[in-house]
Amino acid sequence: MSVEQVTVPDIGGAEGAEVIELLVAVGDRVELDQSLIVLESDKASMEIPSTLAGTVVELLVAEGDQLAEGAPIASIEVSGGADPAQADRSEAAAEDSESAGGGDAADTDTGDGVEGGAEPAEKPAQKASAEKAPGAGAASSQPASAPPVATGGATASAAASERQEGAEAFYAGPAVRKLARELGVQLGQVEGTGPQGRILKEDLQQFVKASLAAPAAAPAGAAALPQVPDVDFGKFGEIEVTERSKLDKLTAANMQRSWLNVPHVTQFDEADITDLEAFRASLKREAERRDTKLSPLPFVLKACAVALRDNPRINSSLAQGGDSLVYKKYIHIGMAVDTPAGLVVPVIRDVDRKTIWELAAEVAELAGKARDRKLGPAEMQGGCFTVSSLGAIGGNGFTPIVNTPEVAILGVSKAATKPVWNGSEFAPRTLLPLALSYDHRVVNGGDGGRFLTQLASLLSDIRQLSL
Ligand code: CAO
Repeated sequence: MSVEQVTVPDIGGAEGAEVIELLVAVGDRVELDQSLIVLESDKASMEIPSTLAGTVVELLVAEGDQLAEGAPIASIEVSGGADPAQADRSEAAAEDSESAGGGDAADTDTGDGVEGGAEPAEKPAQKASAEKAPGAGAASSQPASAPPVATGGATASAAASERQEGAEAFYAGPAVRKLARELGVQLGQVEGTGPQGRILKEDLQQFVKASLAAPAAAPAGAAALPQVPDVDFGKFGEIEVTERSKLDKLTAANMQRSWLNVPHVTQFDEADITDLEAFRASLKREAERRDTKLSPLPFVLKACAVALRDNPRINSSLAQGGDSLVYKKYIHIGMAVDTPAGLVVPVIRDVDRKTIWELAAEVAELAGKARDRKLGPAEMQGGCFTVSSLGAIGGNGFTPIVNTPEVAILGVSKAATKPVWNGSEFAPRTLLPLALSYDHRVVNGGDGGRFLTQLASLLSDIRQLSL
């Protein structure tokens, strides 16, 4: 058992390199080549490996000390002194490091089990500042010890030094490098606030925080979404600012997601609902008896169910990132409801199996629940298609936004009586404006056109609904 000193190896002529990190403490067991300290010169930072295996009995340096070649670092109690076999291994490791271009600091394994070995720390596009690694000659000049492992822009081999041309060093200790690897952060993106721009743990944390808060980056090749600047409207007149409801904000996010992801096409048509309206008027008393209201909507829902059954593509959804299409054998239709808190879309299940009266009752029930904010999550899930009816409000057309992952939505506007040419004369007919928006990744113009034409035809002659 003897106590021996580990000294600073040839560090490439650096006059005074500062101790910026102690990687071991008194009492620690260290292995051969395990990094003891991190030195930082004006070129790069480098880990200094131990030339001995044993127990640290004294640390002869402190953070901030300036060291040159030969300066003692630590006293280590070794059993039987340095093992020549270990020295051979160390030499071989040094050679490996050179021949493997092992040079690539990212792959450099200090072999000591200490995580946080060097990693690529290059900013390729930036100005050259990392010269040949200070430790580059160390492996050959001191074959019995592993070379210092550069942790900055410099590396332990000449090959790596060449690759590093044009690179800039990033100063960061092994703990920070380890954390950066774990978080998947490239040190080149992080601004160091430590001495000489050294990247501290706090800098990494700050970087991650800022990245999470920032809007998602545009994929390569795509334009980033331009942000709409905030305007101080108070400069132009009196204003009142209110918090938006959660529902409002959620709807806004869903709308934007759909608008940005779905290539929309909208097709328009008018259904002649003169006969439907006559039939509906004839049912007024029956509706009162059933204590319900019969608007055109249940007929529209029923007609949609038939058209969805006959046009299965409109009743599908994209899956697996667009590689497959899911055809649904059920027909659940969402119904947009305008409430004081915002827009909600309860879903009426199995529309194809329900009668007009059942649908009328369910429209009233779900609309009431929506306005009273009593809808459960299950009542808003599973829709295959959506109907947005603004008929009671007005307007003769609008382009609804697809309620993803559905692939189509029907916008219904206010019916109006108009003169229609019947071949021999103009006759007053009640026309219901329809707009079908669809996801053009799934639905072609032909699919959309067939669906909308069938829908208009079903509403024009509701006898077909019973077929
Ligand atoms: N044309 C003419 N009149 C219509 C009509 C149409 N397309 N649709 C409904 N009407 C009439 C009804 O017949 C009723 O009149 P009567 O009482 O004289 O019969 C009146 O308008 C009111 O109807 P309603 O709104 O109570 O019932 P509804 O079944 O048509 O609609 C509901 C129910 C819940 C869909 C609706 O109230 C609603 O909230 N619509 C808004 C949907 C929306 O906001 N869409 C936009 C989403 S994107 O921002």
